Amino acid sequence: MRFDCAIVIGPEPMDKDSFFRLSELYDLSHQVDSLNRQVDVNDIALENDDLNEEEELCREAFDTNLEKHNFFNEQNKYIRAMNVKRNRDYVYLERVNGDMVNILGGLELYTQVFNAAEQKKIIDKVCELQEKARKGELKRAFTAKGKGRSAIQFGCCFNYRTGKPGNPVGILRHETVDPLPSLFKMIIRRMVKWHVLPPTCVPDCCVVNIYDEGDCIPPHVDNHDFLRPFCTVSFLSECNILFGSNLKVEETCVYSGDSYSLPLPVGSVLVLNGNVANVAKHCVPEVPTKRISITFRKMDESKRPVWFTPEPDLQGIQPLPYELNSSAASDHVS
Ligand SMILES: O=C(O)CCC(=O)C(=O)O
Repeated sequence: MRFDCAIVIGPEPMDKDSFFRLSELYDLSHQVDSLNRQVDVNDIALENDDLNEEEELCREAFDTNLEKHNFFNEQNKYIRAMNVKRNRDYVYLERVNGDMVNILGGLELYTQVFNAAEQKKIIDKVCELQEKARKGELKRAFTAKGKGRSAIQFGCCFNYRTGKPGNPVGILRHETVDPLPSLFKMIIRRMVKWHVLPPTCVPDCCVVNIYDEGDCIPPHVDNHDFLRPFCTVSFLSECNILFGSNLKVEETCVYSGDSYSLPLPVGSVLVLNGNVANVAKHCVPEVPTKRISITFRKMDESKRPVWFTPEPDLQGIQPLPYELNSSAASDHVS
């Protein structure tokens, strides 16, 4: 690594709680990029070990630069958070019980929440979990028959269908399941800190959906054992999700009824609240190619498994203090 004693010094470090203006951050982003190119944290560690006494003079400047690097990393985080694209105000009118209703009320799509490197890390983790599931090392993993998807549940065990008596649809309060992997808790923290999910509804469980080519998920409204909003993060490939109050299954993976189709880019987070979570059904028709999604939800307190204890590192998460830029949102009218 090149160690440059003359790295340009930026402004004084700001208080963590300061509010940042987007324009200031755009200016900083170039400095962040160039600094990131020059100084890599891992390189710094190596370089630090190699320092000998004669280089002591440079150490002070080195420490200053490390401080600046941390400062720019902090700025970088804000820049990325503020650059998330927030699409909301979707409109799709349908007649429901005689009234015209915007069935997309409460729908939000956040794109560029996870970058390519983060997506890869998450996909690798899912592959590792899938392998564990194959070996029978996870408590709650299954593959639906035919063109269904595979699913792995964490944090609670959810029963999709009425089966044997005593196993109603919903959270099975007496079944044990694996806890949320720590990487998934980091995803949750990111979503709350970056204003994607409200701090009042921090997810405590999730289901990983693994779709092979041609797999689908049929029209459904998420069970009310889970609070609103809930969200789904998409990985590996883009597909469309359909919303409609009257969606019906014609045959496996083929659905009928008026619907609004929304593409889900990789690295995006789809948040469902209000009408879109409670009035509209949603489904994913046959996916063109392998896809992974993770649906994160918060359980209704009275429906939690009997053994459940809240995760300490999911408590008290606060959104980063910055103003949401309304121009980043776009309207979708159908
Ligand atoms: O995979 C998706 O995008 C949708 C997942 C979903 O609807 C669910 O997990 O209930």
